[in-house]
Amino acid sequence: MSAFVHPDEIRSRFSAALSAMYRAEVPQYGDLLTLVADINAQTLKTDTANADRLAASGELARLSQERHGAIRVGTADELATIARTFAVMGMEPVSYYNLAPAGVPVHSTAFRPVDPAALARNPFRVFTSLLRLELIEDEALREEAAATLARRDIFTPGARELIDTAERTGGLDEAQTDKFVAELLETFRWHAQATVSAETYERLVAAHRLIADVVSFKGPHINHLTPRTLDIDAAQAAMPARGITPKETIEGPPARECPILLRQTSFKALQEPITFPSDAGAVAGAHTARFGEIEQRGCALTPTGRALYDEALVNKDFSALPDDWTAMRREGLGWFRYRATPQGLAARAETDDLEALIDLGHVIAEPITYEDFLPVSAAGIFQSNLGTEARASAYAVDPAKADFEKALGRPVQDEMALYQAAQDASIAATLTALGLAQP
Ligand code: OOG
Ligand code: NI
Repeated sequence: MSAFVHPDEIRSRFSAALSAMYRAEVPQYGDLLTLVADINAQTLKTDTANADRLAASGELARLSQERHGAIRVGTADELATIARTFAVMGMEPVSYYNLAPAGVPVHSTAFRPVDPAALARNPFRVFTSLLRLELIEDEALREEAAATLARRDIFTPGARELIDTAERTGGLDEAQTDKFVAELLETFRWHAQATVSAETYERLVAAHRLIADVVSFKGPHINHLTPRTLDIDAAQAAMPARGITPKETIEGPPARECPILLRQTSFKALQEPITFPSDAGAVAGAHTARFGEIEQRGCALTPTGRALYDEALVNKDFSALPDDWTAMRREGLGWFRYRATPQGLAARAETDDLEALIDLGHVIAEPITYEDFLPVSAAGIFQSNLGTEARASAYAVDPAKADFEKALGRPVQDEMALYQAAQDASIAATLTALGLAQP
């Protein structure tokens, strides 16, 4: 029996291979990587407190590898098979995002590792959207789109075989892993040849640009791959000098001393040459789908903190969210990871009260990084890259979560439950280390 490659390792290899492929496909992505690496190096040099904190929480090691990508699939079967594929790499669907209220006819989840140790090794995430064909009003067009999607298989036979193998035997060995990564790249690759006529493409674009993006090609090309910066304001400011034109505003919370959730900015989607099939030979055209994005991640918020954030976003007033870790922790607004200090381990504390232990210097609480996405930001990113017309009319509000989970073939995980579990486990381990709880 040959040894299985650990799912974390398969994920790391796939993430690296995808990054190399995308860099070759979209040279501007390489420019973004260089920019982010420069800004991060600079930030770590000047903000040593932050550097120490990142090192202590194990995030420094993952930083240069950290990416999220996005794909949009067309059918329930594609989504269910993607879920099985990501499971081979230790990634599970977390959270349900309904983009319909923002005028984007998809609903989504994010596949990512959920275990803190796996996140520390490589937190590779893929925001995955399922097209909601039922939101196309034109019945003939809806049927044509469905028929087009039914004719394609976004997975190679080799990929399908290895997904089966991994499920049947419990994993993949070295040779199987190499083949799996190579075969799976084909699903994420760009195809410059549309599978529909120019005329059908135009009708799909008229229904919604994103519908055309999903339906018109052989596969769900990765549409961006996002590195993580430690200072998005500095990165945004440095973009023009490097020939990159960012969108005007940074999505998400404002700049803070204590970063929360997720801040993102992007450059506009590229106009890329494509060809359409026709009886008279290939016809030239252009498609906009792929763009560049960078992000800064901060502390994950509790439901109370998140409610305050959502309110603040609407009112454009963030004063209710204290810009101070201690206040955020004491008010239960953010999730934190606790650990005993060397001083705490050497001493014998008289109390098991965490705040008292922090005051004594026996315990440290570090913010837990937000590993998920913000639907409002996501809608903003979608919108800014659909090109011209901002869509005023939103689709009817319909959570449709049950439909999504049926297509997915499993329920999505609750992000809040995952953060709660990470915080609780760190508290239990801290108290045990200090001799204040039964192991
Ligand atoms: C995905 C947009 C969502 C993010 O960072 O919020 C996203 C898409 O355009 O397909 O990636
Ligand atoms: Ni993104």
